[in-house]
Amino acid sequence: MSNRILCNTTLACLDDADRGYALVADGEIVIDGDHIAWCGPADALPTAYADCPRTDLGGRLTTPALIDCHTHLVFGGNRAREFEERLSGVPYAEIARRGGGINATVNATRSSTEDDLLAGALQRADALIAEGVATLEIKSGYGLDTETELKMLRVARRLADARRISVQTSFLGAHAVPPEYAGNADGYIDQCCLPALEAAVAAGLVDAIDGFCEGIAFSGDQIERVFQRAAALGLPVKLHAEQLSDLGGAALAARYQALSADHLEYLSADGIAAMQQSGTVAVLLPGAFYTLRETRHPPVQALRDAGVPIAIATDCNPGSSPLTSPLLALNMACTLFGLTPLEALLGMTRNAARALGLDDRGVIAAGARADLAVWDVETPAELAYRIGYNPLSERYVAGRSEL
Ligand code: DI6
Ligand code: FE
Repeated sequence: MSNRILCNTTLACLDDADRGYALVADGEIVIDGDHIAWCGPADALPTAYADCPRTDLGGRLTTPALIDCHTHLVFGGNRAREFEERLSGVPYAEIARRGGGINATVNATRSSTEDDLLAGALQRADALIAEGVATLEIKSGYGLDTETELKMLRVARRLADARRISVQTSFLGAHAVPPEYAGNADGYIDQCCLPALEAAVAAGLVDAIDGFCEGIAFSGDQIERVFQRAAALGLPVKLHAEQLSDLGGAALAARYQALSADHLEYLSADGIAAMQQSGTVAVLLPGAFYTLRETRHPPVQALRDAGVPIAIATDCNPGSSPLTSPLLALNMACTLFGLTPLEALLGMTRNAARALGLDDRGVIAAGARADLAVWDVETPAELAYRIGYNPLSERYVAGRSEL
């Protein structure tokens, strides 16, 4: 029999909303191929598994591997110069209006080769992997033409071949209006974004469809045209909504049964009610809040009261969140947004899986994928508590140990 047992570990199973971390002291996990066959306390191990080979985890803590459910990991260049500008007082939206911001990265991405984009993305992916990430979402959106959007998405797919990591792609053609369509956002959506989407889907490069609903990007009507096409293609949607202002993006996303609405600092009570109805996950992105020195907080208590699941992600991107540390994202979610360490960890495991429409991971439970992170800590709260410290000891991806 090919089963193996991980033993001498505390489990934080995170599989039951009513049991918090769902801790199991002196726990054991039986791995069968790529999934978990059994988990629980050592003294309850079914006798059928008694003779399986064992790996002693030295009393460490085992959690589901982390899931970074919102990143823009593939891009050319960097925007350190804009960081300096913002520090001297120029607002993010103003830089975007001058042709910098997202469009600066569009220029750099268009002029990068696929191999150069992959090399840059691998460096960032390796930083996430080193902190326990085993599933990663990557958006397009720095191409804004068919050729470059497809190039970005191919790089995202190649990343999953180059490393032991699952990659979910989101087509984000509706991210910004490129210079050749300046002043003609409608023309961009109809003549460029939608055809690029069709081409990317035909090439098998798209798992979900995203957009940026904002004054500096696209209106609700424009986003809705993209969502209608997504529905026709049978693909799930998500949306950057209510990041800088309230355009009702979350409610629009909810009308299309969005997997998630992301950012949400300016989310209204109506938006929360709509998300509650549709079961849309609220993805909070403390790295962008921090980098942009935003002062408006996402309505965490109201989301809790409504029972809207909360996920946390790095939003790794060259402008508003040059963050490649999921552990720092956990810490920021607590310190900046007032999440508990349990809520933050759920936000990068179980609820992050849900934000990607994946129901086979994000928990430690029989039948789940054996994507696990083993940490040199005593309690799970330490993962969010420490700053700039990485206690990862081992990462299991589909049942195989590999850092
Ligand atoms: N919101 C964000 O925070 C990123 N995209 C978006 O729609 C920022 C992208 C960038 O500034 O490059
Ligand atoms: Fe983003």
